[in-house]
Amino acid sequence: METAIFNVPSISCSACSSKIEENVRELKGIGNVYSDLKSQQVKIEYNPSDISPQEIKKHIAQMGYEII
Ligand SMILES: [Cu+2]
Repeated sequence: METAIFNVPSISCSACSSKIEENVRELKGIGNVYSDLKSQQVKIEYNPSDISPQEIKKHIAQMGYEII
């Protein structure tokens, strides 16, 4: 497992944060997902042979959250 950290400034409340966590967890090759409302960061463990950070990023963007 590798860890990727994304800055997601549009996380504005705990509902955003849990929505992102739940959705990302459903993807193949994802381990722990931790999203922090205060720092507006999402920390994601992933298996590089299943999924790339680019794909994770795209998935989060499709949910309507921009990543910087
Ligand atoms: Cu919200």
